Amino acid sequence: MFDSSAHRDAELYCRVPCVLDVESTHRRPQMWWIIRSKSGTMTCWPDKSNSIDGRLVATQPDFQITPDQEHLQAQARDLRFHPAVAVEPKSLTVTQVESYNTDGYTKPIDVYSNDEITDLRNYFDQLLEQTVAAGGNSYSISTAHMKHGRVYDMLTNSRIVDCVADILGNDVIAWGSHFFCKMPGDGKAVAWHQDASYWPLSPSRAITVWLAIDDADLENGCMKFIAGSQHSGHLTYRQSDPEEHSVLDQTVDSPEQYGHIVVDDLKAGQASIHNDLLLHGSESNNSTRRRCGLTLRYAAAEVRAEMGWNAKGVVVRGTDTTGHWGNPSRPAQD
Ligand SMILES: O=C(O)CCC(=O)C(=O)O
Repeated sequence: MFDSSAHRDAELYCRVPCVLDVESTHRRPQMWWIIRSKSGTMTCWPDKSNSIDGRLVATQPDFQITPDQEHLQAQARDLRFHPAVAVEPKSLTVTQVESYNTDGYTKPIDVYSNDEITDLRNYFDQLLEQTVAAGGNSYSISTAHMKHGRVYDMLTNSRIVDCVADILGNDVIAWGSHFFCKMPGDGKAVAWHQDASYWPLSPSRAITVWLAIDDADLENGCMKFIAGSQHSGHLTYRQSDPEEHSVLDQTVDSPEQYGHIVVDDLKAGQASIHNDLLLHGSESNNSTRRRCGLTLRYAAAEVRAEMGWNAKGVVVRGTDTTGHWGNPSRPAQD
C-alpha cells in the first residue's frame, strides 16, 4: 500500500514502489518511485520513504542539487536563449523586460515590505536552526516548497509570479526553491556557472528569482552577473577545484570574455531575475553579516523536465495542457 499527499493531481501518476539493486554504482539499494505521467513519460526518482507496518509512507523525493553530468548529457536539450515574450508587460516595466532581453537579468524588484521580510527572516532563522540540528547546513535547504508551506507561499506569491509571467508568458510552472545562505566567514563561494547547464530541462525557457532574505552586497558575497552572456549559448566548463570552495561543482573560466561584470546588490525584500543561461557566481562572505538568498525557479509550461524533476513543478499561472508537471500541493507544515 502507498500513502502520499505529495501530489494534487494524483491521477496523473502511476506509482510503483520498488527496490533497485544499485550496488554496481557503490550505493546502498534504496526505494525508488517509478512514475508514469499522463503523457506516457516514464521517470524514476529515489525516495526517502519510511516503512510503517509494511506500508510505505512518502516523506520527500531526494532531488540532487547538482545532477549527474552523464544523465544530463544523455538528454537532448535545446539550450538557446529565448527572449521574454511580453510586448505589454503587466508588472515589470518595458525597460525591465528590455534589459532582461539584452543583459539576461533585471534588478532590483521590490517584493516584500520591511515588516514582511523581517517576518520571513525570522521564519528562515528557525528553519536553519532545525536544519543544522538535523545534520544539514545553510546550503542544503533545497526543493523546500515540497516540504515547507511558507516556502511554497513565497514560490507561488502572485506578486512574484506576475513578474515571471511577463518574461515566460501565460503558462508558468514554479519548480524550484533553494536557500543559498552564506554565513559570515564560512569561506563558501559559487563559481561562475550557468544554471541551465545543471538542469534536465528543455527548451531553456527557465529563470531564477533571487530573493534577498538579508541585505546582499559585495562585502557579504552578493551575486555577480556577466551582462549579455546568455547570448553565448551553453558555455564550456570544467569541474570546480576544491580550492574554489564552491557550493556547486562547475566553473566557467575567464568569464569577462562573455561580457562585463554587474554586481547584484539587493536590499532584503528585493529580488533580481536572471535567465538560466546567464553566467553568474558569487565570492565568499568576508563580512560579519549573514547573506541569505532564496532562489525561486520557474519555467514555461511547455518545458519538459527529465530525471523526475517534473514532479516538483507547481502550475502557478495558466495551464499545463499536457499534464507533464506534478503540481504538488502546499505542504501542511511550515
Ligand atoms: O546565491 C548565490 O550566491 C548563487 C546563486 C546561484 O547560483 C543561482 O541562483 O543559481
